[in-house]
Amino acid sequence: SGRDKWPRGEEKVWKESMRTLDKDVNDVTKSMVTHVQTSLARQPYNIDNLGAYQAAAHSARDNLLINWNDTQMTYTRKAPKRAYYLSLEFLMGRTLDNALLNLGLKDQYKDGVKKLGFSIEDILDQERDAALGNGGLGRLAACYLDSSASQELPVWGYGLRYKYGIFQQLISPAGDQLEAPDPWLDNQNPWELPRLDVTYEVRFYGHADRLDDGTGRAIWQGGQEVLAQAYDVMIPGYGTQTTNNLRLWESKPKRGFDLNSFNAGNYEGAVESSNSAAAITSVLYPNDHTNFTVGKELRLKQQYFWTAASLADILRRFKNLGKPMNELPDYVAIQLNDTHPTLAIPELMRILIDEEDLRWDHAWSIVTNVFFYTNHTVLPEALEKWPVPMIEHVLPRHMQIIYDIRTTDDAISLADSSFKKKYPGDRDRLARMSLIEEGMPKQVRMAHLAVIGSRKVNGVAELHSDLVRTTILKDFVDFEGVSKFGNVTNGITPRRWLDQCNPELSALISKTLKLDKSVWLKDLFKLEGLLPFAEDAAFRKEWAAIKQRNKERLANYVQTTLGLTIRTDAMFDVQIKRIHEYKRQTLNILGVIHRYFTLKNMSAVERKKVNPRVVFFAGKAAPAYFIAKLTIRLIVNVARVINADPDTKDYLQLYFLPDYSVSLAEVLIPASDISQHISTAGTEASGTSNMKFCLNGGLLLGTVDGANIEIAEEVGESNVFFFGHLTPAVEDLRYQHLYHPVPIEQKCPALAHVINQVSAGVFGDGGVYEPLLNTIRQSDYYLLTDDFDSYIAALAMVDEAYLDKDEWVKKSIRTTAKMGKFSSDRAIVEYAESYWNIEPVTIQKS
Ligand code: B1H
Repeated sequence: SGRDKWPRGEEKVWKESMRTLDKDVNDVTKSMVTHVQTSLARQPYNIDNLGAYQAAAHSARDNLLINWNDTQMTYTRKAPKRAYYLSLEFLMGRTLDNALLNLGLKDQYKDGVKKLGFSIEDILDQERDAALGNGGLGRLAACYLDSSASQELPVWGYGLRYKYGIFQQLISPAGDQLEAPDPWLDNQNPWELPRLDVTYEVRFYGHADRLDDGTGRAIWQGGQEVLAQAYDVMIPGYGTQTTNNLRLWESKPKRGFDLNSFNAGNYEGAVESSNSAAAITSVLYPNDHTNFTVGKELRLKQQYFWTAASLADILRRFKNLGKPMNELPDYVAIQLNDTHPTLAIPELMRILIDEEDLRWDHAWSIVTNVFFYTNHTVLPEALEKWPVPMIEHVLPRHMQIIYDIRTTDDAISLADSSFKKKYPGDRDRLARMSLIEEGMPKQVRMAHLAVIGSRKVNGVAELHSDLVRTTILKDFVDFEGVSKFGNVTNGITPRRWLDQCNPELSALISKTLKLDKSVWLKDLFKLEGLLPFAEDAAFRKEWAAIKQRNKERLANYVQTTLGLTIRTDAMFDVQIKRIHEYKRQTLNILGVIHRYFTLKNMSAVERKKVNPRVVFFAGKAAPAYFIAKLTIRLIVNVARVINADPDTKDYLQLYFLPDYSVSLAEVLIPASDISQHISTAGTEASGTSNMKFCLNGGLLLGTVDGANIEIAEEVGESNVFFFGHLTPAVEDLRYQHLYHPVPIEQKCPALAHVINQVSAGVFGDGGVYEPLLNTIRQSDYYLLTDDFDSYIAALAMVDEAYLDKDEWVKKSIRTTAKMGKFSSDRAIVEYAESYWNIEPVTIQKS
């Protein structure tokens, strides 16, 4: 704005006093020691690892803030179109190492802390994970933030600042999962900036009265008002100045206490209102694909609280541009990460109509050009629905708007003329497509609302997007045309999932490609340059030695944290993900038992020819998911028996590693020889850990599902191990289970034997596993009886392939070399170009 005069005081003094980016080791030590003295108020000569971590974090944060300020200033000045990623989950993991990497200051900090008497590894290890997510969906959001900043895209994330992240998992002596709270903020969080000046009021309950003026407007008042306060988290790009923002909302009581009740002597009642406001952002719901939150009013309040605060913030920023409301879609794109933020659609309608005085049609045309919706699952039990009476109670105005959307003329009005013209008298179709599902109670189908309120809808891998188009949203494809329904295959950030977690492999790749890592980490297709080196014996040796050292690192971790000794001369076979029937950890554990019996039946001489295997499981079960918890118990108890059996323990070991997290994944993934992604075909939308293992040279054992298919397309089918029935067969098989059941003994004797042994108590516990085993004996919805034999055959092929060590390492190299497609940089640029229509912004220095 044509500033010709420095705003205040002496420009020279200001400029010379500014903190600049650290450049060398001296800058780093000076800044760290200053923080010890000031921010931490501690004696410099009496600092422990935790203190050193905090000093390093504060110092790194100062650097981030310089870039963050320049970035936000540039966005304000240039006013580009921006995208906002609304996600109820951001599974960030640790920050310090990533911050240093992206700032290009890793070596300086490594040397600096060494001069101060610390090791960088010990310091990094002090940080607690920010675990504000359940699994893949939340980690995807974190990878997309990293890639947005690295691609210089003007993208902000919006989420909730849960006081407690995903629960800490403990395993009882009997093998039961216990859940403990995750008070991750207890050590205070240096990576967030409280924004006391950024607050919004959010209303719940009360009543909505329509005006009689024919405008459709209403006044919503009364009820409860709570305050949303912003916390900002800096998101640095790799090798760029761009440092984007993740804004997380905390709920607070609007008033500290209610003075009226206080005066009346109702002390507890006065404090209660403050309790219920704070409750909104107190805990992350630990569910993944399960509808245990159905009817949970607090979860609905979380969703509205977050979308209302985020939209208010986005609109305030837009209004500062001084543009008319109809230009909103030229400046703002909002990505809905699953249906969790779908209330943003009626909320924006409410604002435009009730507060901005727009006509319905005009408002709807703005809304439907601002929102984009990503679907992450086709599992029916995961599709969100909210009871109409609950929305009516908590959000009375939004329920009116949802009914209006249903009957309006310009939406895809299901009851209106355009529908009737296309499908005269087709009441079934109308019922299938309706926003409201009939029943007791009626329920709002959030996916349908998200579809009709969005500009584009996408799935997260080719197969999944096809299934979205041909199954759950087929009617909408017929009605609106297929071009609205796209695909963006997921990706992962190679910074965290290769360079940070596997520094030795990263260094070998740079040396081999003769490229600085700053080049290939931003253009992952460059990895193809490794292909010819698969034929180079010396290179293979280095490659294999790194895998071996990563196994030792994992064994070391298990030794120090769990006190268990793991042999590292074995094949490492890993399945780590949320525990769910559709992911079929049960298939894996039953396969392990089958291997155990096979080994038991061998002679000692025969056994000596067998390649030893160590099988790892890790993952959390939703606390209310009984069958998933029983699966954990079975794994733990099978491990107890197998690991203690002198006949087999040299050939087969089994571990369930408790409390799976981003940080544990960073140790497990680089150590894996083979990882398992064995969901029933058509159930895993994409999967992203499959990409992480393959990027680190682990081979993939999986079903023809999700992104496994695209991984195989890239690396070649000869480099993956596929098994099991294909998606088109699944429906028929399920039908047969129901109407032409065949006893397991007949259909799959090998599996029947395993199940009978578990049932007979070979792994202890008498009848406790019956409910789990019955899921297989009865409907076997996830097709274990259909896939078991081919699964065992695939495991045998893995064994066979591993015997030829040279050939195995070649496969490993070829796999890594062909993973370019799965960088989240590629994915985020697809969103930016094909959906959001935003462009990179070069950051100007202040
Ligand atoms: C995925 C979820 C999910 N799909 C409901 N759906 C949730 C559903 O709290 N809830 O209610 C939480 C999460 N998560 C995963 O998304 C898919 O299963 C993976 O296949 C996919 O890779 C990932 C990212 O797209």
